[in-house]
Amino acid sequence: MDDCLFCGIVAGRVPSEIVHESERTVAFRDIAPAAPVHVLVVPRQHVDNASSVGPEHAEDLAAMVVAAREIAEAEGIAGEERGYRLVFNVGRDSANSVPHLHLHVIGGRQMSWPPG
Ligand code: DGP
Repeated sequence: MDDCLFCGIVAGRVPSEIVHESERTVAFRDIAPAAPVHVLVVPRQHVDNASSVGPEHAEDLAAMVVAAREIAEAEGIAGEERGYRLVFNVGRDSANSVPHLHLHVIGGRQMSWPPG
């Protein structure tokens, strides 16, 4: 999609700090990090958000979670003594702002639950 910000990053039209790529995904550092590690994993194929996901997106979703684990390992936050949070925001109450499916990989500091 020509007017989609994250499609622009996937296509290389919009600059970003890419940290991981796979056949189905691209991952880059969040422009407004909420923690020392804050990476967004997106499918190369445009999907609006997690509420638009169907069975046809199963391989993209699996690839996104695998990418998240590989990023956590590379960033040194994998393993039971560290850990990380994976977040999909959907809709206004969640503060979802970019309409291209993205998985937040957040870590590198102690977090509380429930989130604010
Ligand atoms: P969400 O609230 O789930 O829609 O999160 C969107 C995230 O995208 C937010 O944490 C900030 C990030 N973001 C917005 N614009 C850009 C951008 O141009 N580049 C990068 N790297 N991140 C962006």
